[in-house]
Amino acid sequence: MKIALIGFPLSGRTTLFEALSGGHAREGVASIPIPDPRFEALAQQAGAKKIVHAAFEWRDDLPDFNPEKPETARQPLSLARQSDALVCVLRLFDSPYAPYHAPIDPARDLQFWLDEFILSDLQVIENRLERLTKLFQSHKESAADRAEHALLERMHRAVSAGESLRTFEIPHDLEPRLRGFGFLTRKPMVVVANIGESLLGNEANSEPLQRLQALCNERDLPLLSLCATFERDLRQLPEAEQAEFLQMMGVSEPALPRLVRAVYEQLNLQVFYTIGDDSRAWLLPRGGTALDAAATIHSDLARGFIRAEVCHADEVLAAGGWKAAQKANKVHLVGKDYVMRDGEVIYVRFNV
Ligand SMILES: Nc1nc2c(ncn2[C@@H]2O[C@H](COP(=O)(O)OP(=O)(O)OP(=O)(O)O)[C@@H](O)[C@H]2O)c(=O)[nH]1
Ligand SMILES: [Mg+2]
Repeated sequence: MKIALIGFPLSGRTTLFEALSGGHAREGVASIPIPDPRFEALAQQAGAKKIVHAAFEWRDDLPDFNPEKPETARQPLSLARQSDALVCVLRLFDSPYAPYHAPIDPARDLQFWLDEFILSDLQVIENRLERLTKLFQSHKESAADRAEHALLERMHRAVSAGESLRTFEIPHDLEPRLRGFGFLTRKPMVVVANIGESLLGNEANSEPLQRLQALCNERDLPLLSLCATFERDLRQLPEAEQAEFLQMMGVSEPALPRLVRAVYEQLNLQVFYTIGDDSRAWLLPRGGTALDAAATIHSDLARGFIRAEVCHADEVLAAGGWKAAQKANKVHLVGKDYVMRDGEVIYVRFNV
């Protein structure tokens, strides 16, 4: 899963990226494990020698642009299409170096992105409609081409009216055809207000932040406020000193786990586990089946799938381990269509 950081120049994307990656990333791309204490307990209980968390690939490699020339945003936007989710960083800290758009107004900046998403999606839809129309003129089209054309025309009307495509129903059979377009108004997005040190613990009093919150509510976008430099400095401290630093700054908890959680929620994901010497956490879309889980682990497991044993992680932990859970009849044998629940441990029986 690829998560792209977007934002105006000097909004604090790279600082946030360094906070997430602990400063160990090169070239703006980092695979960052998703914190999961339950998984760690599970792996420890299983006596794992190797523990692999599920991870997001964070990207801070979109080319810069000039907000005063919106057309220069096209290149970063076309790259953002290739990600699975966006995190939009908005500046709410004072800086003598931030040249764009005084006074500080993160709601206006978010609106800039929302408008650009619409223009950009319209362009993509129009280009595709034009190609399909040409195909129709040469009478070489299939029924699926016709269906796609009709769907794109409906999409065009929705986006032209300023609606996002996030809740737009796309029929199952057309979904693979449209996936490659990476519609920006359909992309899961989390909004981050980078508030600076002076607002830390005082967010409620910020009028620009309230206006941003109102816009996010209206657009049904999750909003998180954090101070990127604070998160970065916190991350660089030895763990023992982090609690003290948090207290000193009047902050109850670090923001990064909340950010990762919010992205995870927006992507509509769930987690499942395989445990043993090699214990791993895996991501699966909600509604995914035992067969989908098997395919996530390895294509052989899906190909030769016979049955799977599943048990929720909490029950494995409470029972004292997988074997104990089996003895206590907590482990269920399921078929390939079984819909996985968030947090289950799976053991796939297969034959290839
Ligand atoms: N005071 C304060 N400064 C910050 C904060 N976040 C970022 N900055 C400063 O703002 C400047 C830009 O931050 P970056 O993280 O480089 O921003 P960016 O969006 O990656 O910017 P470019 O990629 O250079 O366009 C740096 O000087 C940061 O130290 C913050 O939370 N508080
Ligand atoms: Mg940067």
